[in-house]
Amino acid sequence: MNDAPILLLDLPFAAETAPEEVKEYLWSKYNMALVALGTYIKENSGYGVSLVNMVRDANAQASLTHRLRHNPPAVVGITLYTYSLFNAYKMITTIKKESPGTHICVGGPHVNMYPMETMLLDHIDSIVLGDGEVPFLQICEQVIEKGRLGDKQLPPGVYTKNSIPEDGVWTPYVFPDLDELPVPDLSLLGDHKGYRDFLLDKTVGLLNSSRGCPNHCHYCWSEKSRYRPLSVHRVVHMMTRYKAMGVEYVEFWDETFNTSEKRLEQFADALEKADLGLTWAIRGAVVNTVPKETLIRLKKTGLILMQFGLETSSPDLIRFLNKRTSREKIERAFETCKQVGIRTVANLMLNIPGQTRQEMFEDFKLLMKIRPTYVSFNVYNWAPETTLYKNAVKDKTLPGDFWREYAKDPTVLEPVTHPVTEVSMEEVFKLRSRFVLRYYFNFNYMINYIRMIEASEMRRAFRIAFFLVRTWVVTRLTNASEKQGR
Ligand code: B12
Ligand code: SF4
Repeated sequence: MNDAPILLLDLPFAAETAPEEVKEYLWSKYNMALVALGTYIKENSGYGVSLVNMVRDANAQASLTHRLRHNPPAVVGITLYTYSLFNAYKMITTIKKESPGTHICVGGPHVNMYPMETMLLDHIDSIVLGDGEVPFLQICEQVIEKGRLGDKQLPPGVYTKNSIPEDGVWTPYVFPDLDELPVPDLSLLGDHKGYRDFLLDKTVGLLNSSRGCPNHCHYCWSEKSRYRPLSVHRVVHMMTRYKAMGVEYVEFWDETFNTSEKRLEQFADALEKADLGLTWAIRGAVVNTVPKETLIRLKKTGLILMQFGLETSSPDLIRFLNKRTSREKIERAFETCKQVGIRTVANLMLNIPGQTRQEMFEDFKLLMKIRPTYVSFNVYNWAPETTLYKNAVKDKTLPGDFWREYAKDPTVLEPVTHPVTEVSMEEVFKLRSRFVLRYYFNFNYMINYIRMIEASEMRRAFRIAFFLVRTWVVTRLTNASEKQGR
């Protein structure tokens, strides 16, 4: 850990006991928000900045404690997510205890959802709402140059305990033109070539071609965001710079990448011209905009995979979730990808409020028909500050606003809560494992998969298959011994 006065901390969010395949997946990612902040500071000031990825670095905890005791940073910046707040707050408490003079600033989704609750927490010196690059640099300037952040000269989007708005209006900072932000500087990650995709085995670079989302799904916090795209030329310029940094595989983590056919076409034009020879993937796609001709062109530029949030194919539940999809659109999108030769990920949800057992099985039947390359099943929980959660609190389906209470006191574990449906939670989790195993462990799937992948992917594919089988065996044995013990 170097001695820069500004330290950005990417905190662990998966339990150490998470399955091996999940860890391998997470180790190939990094926090794009912190890279964006660090890059902006490097480009616009002379301050030293370091980023520590505590998700990957096993020794980070020990060296952090040493650093805090012997050479504390002036400012620490941390992103807060609601689902990992317990651990994050524990770390913040430790930092303040070891180094009371260090200014702790937080930003990110949780802070934007619960600004008041976050600001009132002990040990947090400032919060930033909205785009963090400009406000965070200004905080660092004041703390480093003047020794403290002056409550009377707060940068835009910044709040402290002494500046809580009396009218309850919290105003986020919006960076005027996203094209003007610098290209993410991957050297902040140290040996960034060590970030390799867990299946493709290529050096990964993560990018966003936009911020916000134009869609309005009621189970998602982004429903209320404003969609702000970068220009297609800027995006291709960033990919070009990534390639020069040694990136082999670019993953786009937009909330929705394929917002319009026109934008996809413009992207194809610009990428064909740039002729980068990169492999790339879209991690946030909707089934509504999958034009075949454009996809054929994008595939030639290296597009290998598209990930779709399907959630369900039941018309009633689609309406309930406020998704603009249908079974027909889902089938058409997957058929197009299959014809063009683009791999697909289908994300499904289990135990959506009101979902029946039959609807769960019908969704699985649809999967067996559309045959995505990869599937993932999330178990629905009442997610903070979403329309569905707020409605459930209001109509008393839920006993209270437990996420807000938790935001006020994150010293107990996250109150993740599942809806009550006709299927018990025990059965839901069993169904999830059963669906995953039935999907992957069948002869046709395996043969097709082996035929599709390149030789270089074989070793990793077998490794992940081994982890899946091991998890399955352990689960079966544990269940069997529990039954015997009863
Ligand atoms: C990429 C991504 C991931 C990646 C990488 C996550 C990571 N640590 O970077 C992966 C796939 C690993 C992932 C995993 C998960 N994710 Co995710 N993910 C995203 C996504 C799509 C983009 C985030 C991003 O990097 N954007 C680009 C950067 C540049 O923008 P930004 O994050 O907004 O950051 C700016 C500002 O917020 C601010 N800022 C951010 N941090 C900080 C820190 C400081 C100090 C300051 C000053 C400012 C600041 O400045 C930044 C630059 O302008 C968001 C969607 C979203 N709306 O944020 C969901 C999102 C963050 N994920 C979410 C969730 C729920 C998850 C999971 C729990 C999913 C799951 N079921 O497992 C896990 C666990 C996440 C965790 N850490 O707890 C939720 C979080 C909701 C919440 N209440 O916290 C989001 C908001 C999606 C949603 N709409 O609901 N995710
Ligand atoms: S679920 Fe996806 S498409 Fe829907 S609002 Fe959220 S980010 Fe947008």
